[in-house]
Amino acid sequence: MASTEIHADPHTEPQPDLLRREDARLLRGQGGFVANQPTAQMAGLAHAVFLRSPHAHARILGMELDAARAEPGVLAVLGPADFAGLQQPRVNGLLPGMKLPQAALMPADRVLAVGAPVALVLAETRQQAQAAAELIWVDYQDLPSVADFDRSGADLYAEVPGNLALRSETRVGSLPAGEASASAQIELPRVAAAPLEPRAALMRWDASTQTLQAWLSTQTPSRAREDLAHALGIAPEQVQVVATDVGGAFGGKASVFAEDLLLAVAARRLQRPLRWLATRGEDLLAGTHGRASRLLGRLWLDDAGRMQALDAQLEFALGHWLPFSAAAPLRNACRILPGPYRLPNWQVQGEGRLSHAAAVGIYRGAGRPEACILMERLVDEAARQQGIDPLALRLANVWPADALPRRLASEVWLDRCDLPALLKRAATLFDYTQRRARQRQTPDGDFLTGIGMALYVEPCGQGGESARLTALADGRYQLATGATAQGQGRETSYAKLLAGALGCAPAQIEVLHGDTARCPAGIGALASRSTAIGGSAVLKAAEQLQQRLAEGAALPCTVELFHHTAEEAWASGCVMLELQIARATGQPRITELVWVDDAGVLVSPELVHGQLVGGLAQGLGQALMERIVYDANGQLLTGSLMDYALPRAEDMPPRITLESLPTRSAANELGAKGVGEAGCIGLPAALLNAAHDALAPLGVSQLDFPLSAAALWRAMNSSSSS
Ligand code: SMO
Repeated sequence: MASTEIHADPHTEPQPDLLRREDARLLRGQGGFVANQPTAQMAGLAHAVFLRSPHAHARILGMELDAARAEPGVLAVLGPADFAGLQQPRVNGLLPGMKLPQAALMPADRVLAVGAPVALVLAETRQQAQAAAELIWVDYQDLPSVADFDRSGADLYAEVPGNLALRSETRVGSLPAGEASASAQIELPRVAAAPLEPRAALMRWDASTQTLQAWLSTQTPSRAREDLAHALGIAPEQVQVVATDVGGAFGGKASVFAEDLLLAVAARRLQRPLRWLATRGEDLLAGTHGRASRLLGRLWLDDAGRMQALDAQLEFALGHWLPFSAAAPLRNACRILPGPYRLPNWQVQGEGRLSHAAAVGIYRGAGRPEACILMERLVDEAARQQGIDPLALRLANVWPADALPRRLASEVWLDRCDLPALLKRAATLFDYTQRRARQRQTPDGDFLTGIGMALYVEPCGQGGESARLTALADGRYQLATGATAQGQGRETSYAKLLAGALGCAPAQIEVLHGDTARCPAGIGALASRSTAIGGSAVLKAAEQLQQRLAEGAALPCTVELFHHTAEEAWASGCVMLELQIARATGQPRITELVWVDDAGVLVSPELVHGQLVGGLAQGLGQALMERIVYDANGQLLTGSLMDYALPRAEDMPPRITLESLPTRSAANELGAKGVGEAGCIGLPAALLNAAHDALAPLGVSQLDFPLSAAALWRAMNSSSSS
């Protein structure tokens, strides 16, 4: 197998003496994933299987459940009538004027996407439930479906005219009348989060106490608890949600899904514990997808190469229902633009439309990649058009370090960072000047070589998080946090942070998370927030506890707080890479990759390193190979990992030079910024720029993601000059 050499500076070099405390259980197969929960003590465990719609859009004329009910082992077959009145959970109102569909959890009269649940079968075994589901007869009348970005299709919901659910508009100054220096049109296909553990739930209703226990594979246990309670018509205190180990999430588990709520209702009705484990195919079919955006932009420079104006139009496909954070990608992309650059005029319009497909939710980056990819493409294209070096053009137009932090004319607050330093350091490590000269001097042979760079700023770590800290009688401490984990190593980093603040060894600190019965209500693990915000809450709790102890409080003494920050931390970074594209096959190969990242104050450099490299692999997958495909009838063509390409170790570049250039965030007490999403932001933008740089001499002016060998080959062989 190919291996990747990673050159990291001492800031991010993994330190073998600082092992992750989570790893002992994870490496021994003792992780607390939903599918790993011991069920031997759960008498009468039932297994759940959903029957799903085979049509993208159809009327349900009739349904026959009795044959399935008569099958061996079947405990219950529940259809739309059993879930009447239940609605999709609430949506975060991030944008003004959002048009929210009133969507039933299991509609009785129609289906709006392939994969939408139409019945739930509960049986003694999963196999029995599956076999019985196949005997359910549904009479469908097929109807025309609305594809992503289709503006002419019929409305999915009467309350969302034109299917236009989300809108955003920003205007600063005015746009010039003259022709733009550069324009770009980019499509980001739907992608799948593809976590190691697909969605899963284990639920137990206790009739004597009227309480629900739910093990859920979720990033947001506290919100899940509220949504489950709402669906059951009970108080949140009657629900416990447990999610201690979550096998990856990447945004795909930040929402409560129809299935979760249907299962809770079924558990109470059946009076037996039940378990549902989604298959990989179900995750691809009926989980949330990411990206699904079309970006249009124009950039104007003056004669001196100063950026004058940006015009951007961003379209997002939304699918057939809105998950909690449905508006986050559009909102993020719109408010980030124009990114790291100072210019006097910009106009950004965003629109999100429903379609007969799986919902689109947040996915590692959530709108940040869109903003970065569009802006960085425009900058490179403008540089090419005007004959300016792209590095020089960036250096001439970024905010200088002493101008930050500041509030921009759009009201967006930009955190402290040193953008010129990021560019210059990356250029040094990449040997930019020499490499450019070599590229120009080398005649094209079997390979076309391109150099691409991307600079990004990414808002993260906003809002608040909870912490409860107890000084135990035996001299140890117990931290319970509302932040959760999906593999990042939260227990390790909080223990380390707290040990530093309290002046004890990390081993003296127990960290509890991901259990609403043992932890204070909080937000969870998303939006690159848990160290910046959750960590700041932890530090504040440590201060308060020490003060209480200094004032003579007795052991065990507890402090509990919910800590808010006014502003948002912004991470930043610069990626430079060299790409070789094989003339004969279009096969792309990264031959050099430099990434300088500013994640603010680093609590656990070794975990930061892991997040950066992991994010880079995910960003590489999206940029080069991943794409969810629907056909013209709304049928999913990429329903398995045989059809949906994920990156493997051998797809990683041979060498990565990773360096941290931290500046302290001005937004939170800890000075930390986010790190989890950065790898999906700069890398795809730099790859797109490098591919354009390589193929521009052939007359290629339009490339789309994923930049697969086939796509690059087609571009090379259909352009005018080849
Ligand atoms: S896309 Mo993230 O889990 O906010």
